[in-house]
Amino acid sequence: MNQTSPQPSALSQILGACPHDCPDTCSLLTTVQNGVAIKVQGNPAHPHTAGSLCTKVSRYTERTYHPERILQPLKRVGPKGAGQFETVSWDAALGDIAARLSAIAARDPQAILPYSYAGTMGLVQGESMAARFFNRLGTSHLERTICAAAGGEGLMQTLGGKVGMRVEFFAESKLILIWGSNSISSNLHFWRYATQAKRDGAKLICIDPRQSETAEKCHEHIALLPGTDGALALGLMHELIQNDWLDHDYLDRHTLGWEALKERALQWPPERAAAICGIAPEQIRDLAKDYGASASSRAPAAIRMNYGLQRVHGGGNAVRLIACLPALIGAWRHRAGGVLLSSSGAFPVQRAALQRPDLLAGRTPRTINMSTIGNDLLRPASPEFGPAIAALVVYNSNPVAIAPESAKVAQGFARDDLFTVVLEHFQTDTADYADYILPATTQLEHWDTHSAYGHTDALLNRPAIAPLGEAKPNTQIFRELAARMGLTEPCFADSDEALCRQAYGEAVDFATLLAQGFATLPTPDAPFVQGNFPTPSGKCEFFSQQLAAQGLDGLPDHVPNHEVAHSASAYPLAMISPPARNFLNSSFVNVKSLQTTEGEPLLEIHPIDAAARHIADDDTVRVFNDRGHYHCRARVSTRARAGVVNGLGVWWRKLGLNGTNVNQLTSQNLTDLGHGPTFYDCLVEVTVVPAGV
Ligand SMILES: Nc1nc2c(c(=O)[nH]1)N[C@H]1C(S)=C(S)[C@@H](COP(=O)(O)OP(=O)(O)OC[C@H]3O[C@@H](n4cnc5c(=O)[nH]c(N)nc54)[C@H](O)[C@@H]3O)O[C@H]1N2
Ligand SMILES: Nc1nc2c(c(=O)[nH]1)N[C@H]1C(S)=C(S)[C@@H](COP(=O)(O)OP(=O)(O)OC[C@H]3O[C@@H](n4cnc5c(=O)[nH]c(N)nc54)[C@H](O)[C@@H]3O)O[C@H]1N2
Ligand SMILES: [Mo]
Repeated sequence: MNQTSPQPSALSQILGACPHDCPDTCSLLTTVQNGVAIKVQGNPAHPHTAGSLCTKVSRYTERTYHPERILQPLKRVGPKGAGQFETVSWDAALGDIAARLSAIAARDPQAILPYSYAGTMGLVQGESMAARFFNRLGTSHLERTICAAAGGEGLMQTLGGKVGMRVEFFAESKLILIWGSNSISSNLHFWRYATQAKRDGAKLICIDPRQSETAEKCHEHIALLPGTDGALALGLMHELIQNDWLDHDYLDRHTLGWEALKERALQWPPERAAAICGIAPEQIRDLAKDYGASASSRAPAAIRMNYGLQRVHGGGNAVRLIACLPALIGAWRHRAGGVLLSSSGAFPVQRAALQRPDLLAGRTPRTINMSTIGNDLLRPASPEFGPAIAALVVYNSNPVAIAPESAKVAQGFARDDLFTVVLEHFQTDTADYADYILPATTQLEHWDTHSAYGHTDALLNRPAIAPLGEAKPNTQIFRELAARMGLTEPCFADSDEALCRQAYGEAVDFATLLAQGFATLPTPDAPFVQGNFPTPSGKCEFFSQQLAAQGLDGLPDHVPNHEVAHSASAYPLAMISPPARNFLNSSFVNVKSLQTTEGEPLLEIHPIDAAARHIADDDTVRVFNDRGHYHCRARVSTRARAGVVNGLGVWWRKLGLNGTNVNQLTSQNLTDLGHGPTFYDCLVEVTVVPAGV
């Protein structure tokens, strides 16, 4: 295997890492011939990747060499949002951008807002040079809540961090609850371990309003209403207590607040929980039997939670309740028992070295929540808000498509007095509103270091090919902007390779990363067998003193959705908008082979709900509420449960039948914990659009 830098005329294989926002963070092997990447494969030597990739990333060369890649800086020539641009030189673009940002910064740097998320999960192309640049200027700080804030906070308050089971041990579990996760679509390499367990006799139960590809392959499917997972967990606890399917020794030694939690759970007989969840009480009793059986038999019971269940008002509390469950039955005693939502807390990332918060020099800029960007872009200056947002620098994200209540987001981006710079691969919905689009490199063209949230291996990504056209890595764009704006600190000169080394410092052996592309962290097999939770008390905290001190409920509870349908609702259907299998949020939507597989924007609707509205399969439908309307194709299917429609996301707006996508309907309401978005807490109505309209 050739491990030196790309050699134009040789055939070589370069080790890399998948940059996408997915728990699996695969190790990649890219074959390069004459300087051209001809194939991207899963690295067979990496145990979690095991030589296989998802459909999307196995098409990574199609994305990289896409005819619509932006390969030169572009300057807007038409109205905002019209997507009309002309090419300009880097010199002209950076000169103008530096001048505009400098002028705004001279008035108040907080009027500048960086907006980014996980277009790449790389620690270097994510928040290294960019964070240094914005810290040094003292711009507004972005609260990165769009994905995992509620669940992350729920986990933190209960287990003490984003920690849990090691994913490989799911292969040894005897019962696996797949809770709020379409693993086959969004966590494929976990599914491999679950399948192995299934072959060895494990029972798999899927808890999801949608009959997903994963639900179909599990032994049982509990199709609860969206946002009712907290009630289900309480009903389950009720049964565990009533039947004494508990590990009293574990509860005594390693948990905090058991008596109080018990008292609360006893108020949740299965009938009460089932009525809220929209399921039969028997389903809760059966679930408790399965889960409780492992308390006495010591057969390991594992829960794979995913972020799907926390995009509702009570998402934080639901995650707290579910994270309590393994302690009730002592599941943590076995390495194949417990729960996994995210493993990212295991990584010794040297954030201060990468992001240099010291460059703030004592300033504490205001914070803007990325999930309410629609409202915040439209907010005028005021004493409590501070200056109106005058400039946006967007990278690694497509907010016009992915942020909730997109009519407001688009209206904000359309402001003529807003200066917007977008670093991108493609002319996304967001890029359409830019004053400047700057061409960024893809993962095949730059260095990076990665952590993961679904396993515990650190990874390194080497560039496989030279940057296409005039594209530059995000880091280089911020380096050059810093120089143009007279920021002279030596940290702005650090190379990408140096940043890759700084990402873990001495904590992960860089030579190992260079040699094999990944390095397994030394995490314990069964992390909480002796308690030792990273909480303030060292115990699994059923009761959180930290939350109580904030005036919140110290105990977890079921928190109902913001939007709950009742008999007189104008919008009687709950809509969830989980990912379409062949897209990654709004990435890959423009890759032709994947777009063809997905077809077009779809709404799955149950036959009963469809019949009541005279909707037939393939009809064009109007999905609407007070926030807007979205036209798409109806798929009459039992993948949707009665009362719930599934608007598979997240398409680019401009590819939608009426120029919108599912986020036209979602709200900017926030979660109970963590200030997260509530994409799956959304009521709508659906009607047929008559042909020809
Ligand atoms: N192919 C593909 N893979 C992806 C992504 C993608 O867009 N496409 N997205 C990536 C990202 S950003 C993330 S954060 C991760 C995790 O991303 P998640 O969004 O967690 O992805 P899924 O695993 O598809 O889980 C969503 C599942 O939760 C279900 N769900 C919706 N509401 C509820 C609810 O109230 N309760 C319960 N129990 N279930 C509910 C949905 O029907 C769906 O099947 O996956 C990543 N992987
Ligand atoms: N309705 C609804 N909305 C959702 C969700 C949902 O389930 N339903 N899921 C939510 C979740 S979980 C998440 S995480 C967010 C995701 O939202 P985003 O993080 O915005 O993810 P993407 O839509 O994939 O957009 C990422 C963009 O980054 C660009 N990019 C990739 N690599 C690079 C790079 O190296 N440099 C630069 N400059 N750009 C790069 C890609 O081309 C892409 O356009 O969406 C959220 N929105
Ligand atoms: Mo996400």
